[in-house]
Amino acid sequence: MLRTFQPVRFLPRTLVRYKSSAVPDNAPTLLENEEWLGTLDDNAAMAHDANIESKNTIFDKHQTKNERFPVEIKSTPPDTKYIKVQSSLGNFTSINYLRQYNKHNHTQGNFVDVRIIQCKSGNGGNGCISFLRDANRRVGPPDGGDGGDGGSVYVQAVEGMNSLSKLKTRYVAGDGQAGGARQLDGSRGKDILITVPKGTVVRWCLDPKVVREMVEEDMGKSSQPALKDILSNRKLDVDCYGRSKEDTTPKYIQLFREQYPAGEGWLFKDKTKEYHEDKDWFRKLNRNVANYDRSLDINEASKDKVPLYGIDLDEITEKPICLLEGGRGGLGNMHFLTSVIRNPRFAKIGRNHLESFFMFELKSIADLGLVGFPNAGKSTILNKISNATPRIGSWEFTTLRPTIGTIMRGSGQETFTVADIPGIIEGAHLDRGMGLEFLKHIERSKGWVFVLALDDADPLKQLQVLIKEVGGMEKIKNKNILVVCNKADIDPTNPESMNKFLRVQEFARERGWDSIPISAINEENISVLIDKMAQCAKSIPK
Ligand SMILES: Nc1nc2c(ncn2[C@@H]2O[C@H](COP(=O)(O)OP(=O)(O)OP(=O)(O)O)[C@@H](O)[C@H]2O)c(=O)[nH]1
Ligand SMILES: [Mg+2]
Repeated sequence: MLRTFQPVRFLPRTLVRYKSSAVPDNAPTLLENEEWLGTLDDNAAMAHDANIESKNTIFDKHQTKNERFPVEIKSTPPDTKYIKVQSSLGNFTSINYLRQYNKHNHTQGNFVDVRIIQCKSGNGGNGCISFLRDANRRVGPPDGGDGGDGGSVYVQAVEGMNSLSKLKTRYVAGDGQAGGARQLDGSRGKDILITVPKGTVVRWCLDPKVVREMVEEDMGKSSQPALKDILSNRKLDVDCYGRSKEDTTPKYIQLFREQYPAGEGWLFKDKTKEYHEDKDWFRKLNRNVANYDRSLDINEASKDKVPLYGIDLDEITEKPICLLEGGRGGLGNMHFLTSVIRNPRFAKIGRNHLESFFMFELKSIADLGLVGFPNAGKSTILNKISNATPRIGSWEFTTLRPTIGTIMRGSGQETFTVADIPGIIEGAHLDRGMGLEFLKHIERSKGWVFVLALDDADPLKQLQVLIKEVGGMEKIKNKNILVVCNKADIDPTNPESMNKFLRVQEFARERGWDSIPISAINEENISVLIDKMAQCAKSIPK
């Protein structure tokens, strides 16, 4: 029955002008109230709201496609109320964020690719307790309006943004206003819209303070584990949305409001709570209203959830997506007028807000990603082939943040984008050097270009290490791969230099990859490189 969620449907929302001689006619009548209360039998809890369906559809459309982290299912309904899952702590926080915090350095220049942000929706306004007063009557019928709904927090990906640095650390939506006399409903709380760049993934996460406490606790242990190990060894229990025995796959993390229990949440005027609870007529009314509360609980539980693997805003979002919904306004006393209750000196308080932390991660979307050891010449290559001007240096780890360049080609030929990321060293998967966090920026790229330096003693070894560090062949099997041997200008007459390339070429050929020697600095073979890169950016993965 839809009705249980819409007690206010009896209220035409346009307010009539108040005339002292007339009884306002937009309050529910006694009969309508009784009819509504009558519907609040035990079936009310089965009620369903069409809005829930639409929220699911929006979430499903934006569910993160590649499920990056494993969760272990512990139990499912009906054994437990939710789908209980367990997963590593590291999946609900950001190692980069923690590391940056330790260095008291939240940003790298203006570029910020991960933020942990606290969001809070608004409380619903309280219902009003009021009675019509006019010249003829000292106490007229109840006319207390409903509280306004609390504001919600929305997120939307927009054009023209390229960093998360402008985001605030905390967003708080407005509370709904309390209802007023003369059937005045409170106004809605102010909504919050968080705009983010295209390519942002929004995921539920833990309060960073809590994570830090856990990490510090473990770090104090005698074994002195590394941050990465702590984050993967510590397991976290998470409740996922699930109601029936058909719900076996966790899809959404359940959020919880600190709500009053069904049958509570009353405001009283003139007479106390105890006075009312002593009266049969109030207890009877409250049994019905408690059912209404339960239906609100179910409604909230169905909507208060976020996709487990995150909301993937890889396209401009047409409509804002609701992260946290505001609390619903409480009912004014005009809803409780019945043939038995002539003077309802009570109203409902507003429903509580939601509060949660979210991790906003910006994943650049480039067609190709450059992968190589520090100093291999990745930035030099990007510099030569595109409009981008990444920093180049003869020391390792010159590049600290990803840069994306666009490669313009002759008329009629498609342009493509290339991301230059920090260098990767042996042990990066154990968090050495800059770690592997930056790989997320090329996770969605169609192709990867491995850049090797021919002045290295063993470029083939470099390539093998790189493959291992990024996760092995399994990880790259769906990518187009191109292998570039840079710095071919160094010692070109030395046959060993040629042999190094030939060994790489053979290794690549065995795997069906193309390879090419170049000198980025002298721009030798650069136009062939651009053609091969264009091919790599375009062709469909096998
Ligand atoms: N001889 C020679 N030197 C080059 C070539 N390409 C780049 N270099 C030099 O190699 C050094 C490193 O170049 P970068 O482009 O900064 O290397 P990178 O791979 O981006 O390094 P990280 O950002 O630290 O990962 C610089 O001193 C460049 O001038 C080349 O083709 N030949
Ligand atoms: Mg670089």
